[in-house]
Amino acid sequence: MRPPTNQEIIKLLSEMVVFYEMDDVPFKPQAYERVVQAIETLDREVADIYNEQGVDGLRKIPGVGEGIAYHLELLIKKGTFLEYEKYKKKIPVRISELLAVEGLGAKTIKTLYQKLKIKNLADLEKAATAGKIQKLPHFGAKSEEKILKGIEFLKKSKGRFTLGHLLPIINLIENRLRKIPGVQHVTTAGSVRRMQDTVGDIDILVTAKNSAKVMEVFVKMPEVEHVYGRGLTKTNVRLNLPAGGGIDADVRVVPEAVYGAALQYFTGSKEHNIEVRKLAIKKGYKLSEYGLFRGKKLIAAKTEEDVYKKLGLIWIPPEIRTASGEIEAALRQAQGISPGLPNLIPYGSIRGDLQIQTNWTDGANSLEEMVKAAMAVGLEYIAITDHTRSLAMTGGLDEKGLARQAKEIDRINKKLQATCLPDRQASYPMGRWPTGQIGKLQVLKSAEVNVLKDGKLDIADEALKKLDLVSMAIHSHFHLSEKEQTERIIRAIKHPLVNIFFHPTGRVIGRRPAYALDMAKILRAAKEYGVAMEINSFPDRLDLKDTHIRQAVEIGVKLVIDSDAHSVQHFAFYNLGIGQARRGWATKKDVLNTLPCGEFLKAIKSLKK
Ligand code: DGT
Ligand code: CA
Ligand code: CA
Ligand code: ZN
Repeated sequence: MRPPTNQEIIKLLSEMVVFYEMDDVPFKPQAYERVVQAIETLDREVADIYNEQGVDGLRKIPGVGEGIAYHLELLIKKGTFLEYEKYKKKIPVRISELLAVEGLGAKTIKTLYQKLKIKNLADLEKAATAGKIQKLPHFGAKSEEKILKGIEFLKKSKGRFTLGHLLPIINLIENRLRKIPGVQHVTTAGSVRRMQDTVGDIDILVTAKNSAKVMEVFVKMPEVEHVYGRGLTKTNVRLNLPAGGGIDADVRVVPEAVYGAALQYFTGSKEHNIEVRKLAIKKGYKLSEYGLFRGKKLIAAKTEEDVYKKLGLIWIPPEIRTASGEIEAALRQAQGISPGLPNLIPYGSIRGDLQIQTNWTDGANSLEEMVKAAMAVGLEYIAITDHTRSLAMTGGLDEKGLARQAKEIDRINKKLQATCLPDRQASYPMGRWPTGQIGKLQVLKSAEVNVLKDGKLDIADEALKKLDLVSMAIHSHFHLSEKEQTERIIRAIKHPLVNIFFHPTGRVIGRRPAYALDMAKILRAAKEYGVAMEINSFPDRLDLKDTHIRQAVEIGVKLVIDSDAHSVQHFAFYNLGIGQARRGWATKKDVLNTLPCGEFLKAIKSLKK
């Protein structure tokens, strides 16, 4: 048996929280909740910790006492533990299914079961549709409506997976296939190659002389749960992954000679392909995954560039193959007419990160640990943006807290001898720090200032003036009407000290839709009042989304790409944010934190004038 992943352990322990709550066991729900939170921010697999250090290692995880350590040990060795099995028999409720609905927690699930016998998603939907939930004490029409919206949202996102959660496993699979003798190219095509925020399945394209060997390795991978079909050119399987159940993956093996045509076809999007094929027909060609043909004569197949070129286009980056003007732009560019394709922001071009949380609020690591991790990935400057006062559950900082943190930042900057001069780092490319000079990082004073319901900020201007940068974010009152929400946000944007709007739509992929807002209006206000919009690189945020980025770029609103790191492992996500920016046609010029520190500060401040 494969040991459970952290995600699987979290799922099971979260169920225990609800079981204990439903069984009226005191203290245990909170204790298990703490452990869940600790494992969520862990940078290692719990199973690996156990294999190396045994129960002692487990006890080092915050919140894990003797009892939970014992359960964890059984969970790792046997995939379950007695207490869990006992409750599963005793309480016939599909907890995970209900927990997935936004707004449902241990206490609500308990009430819904006790009062309405709701055991699963179907029961929940039936009760909500029949108006039974609003009659319960502490519920009301609003919460019933919210539950219905949650269910609808869940249904829509079902069967799609968050790209950022899949990239590590895709990498692993690609590397396994690359090691097979005779294999030339291994590329994941489809929505993965287009860097779409969510993907339906994994489409792997391989060129190799001997496809039988490729298929054999592929179906024998430990993650394969079911083989739908196995052939010499195509094999289709279902993988069992921790990131939320099973995802389909297929491998196609083609000869090297047609790699480009196959890649072009299987990258999609389908809409892009349809337009490209129409263009081929107009020119008297036929285009398929086997190549571009005139009659029976092969015109192009070996490389994608060649296929596009023979159609009178230039090569189009996968991220913008969405049939929304890219073909016309490529056509113009090939003919020397502008505007052509945008010069998309290259991967690896982020120099500074403007959203980082520490254990001063809800981050997992200390300020100094975050600074060191930022240096290790080659960043040149970071802004510390802990939450502010009104976000009490994170221990948000008030004016005094910010002043105390400023002293700590001064201390660290002094220790690092950091200065923020224009071009100071221009000679150090991303990720390649000259050895011995790792202490060259500027820490900027900032905050993720919470916007109140009326659009005011929760920190006094005097305190905001002392920061290097002020960023605003929405963390409450998600359910205002579109008009109210838009007005509230614009009121905050108009604040003369605000520089950046963090994760502007508030969506969390697969969990929470964006709140209602008029993005076009907000972007116009951002432009007018000199506020940059964030592209948050966190895998399940990716907020702004692609279509909004394109709107922003069109009207000249500046962008920043941040990690929103809450722990030292979260510095790994910039390329997701960049992929998203590319999907929105953003160039390096549109993204301010591609600039060196001094120039960045100058540029972002000059927006306010
Ligand atoms: P997904 O999997 O839903 O995230 O999206 P894709 O784009 O990866 O779609 P998928 O896996 O169904 O197919 C992969 C690519 O194969 C798709 O992007 C374009 C190509 N393709 C699939 N079906 C068709 C089709 O009916 N017509 C054309 N022209 N291309 C297709
Ligand atoms: Ca796909
Ligand atoms: Ca597919
Ligand atoms: Zn936070």
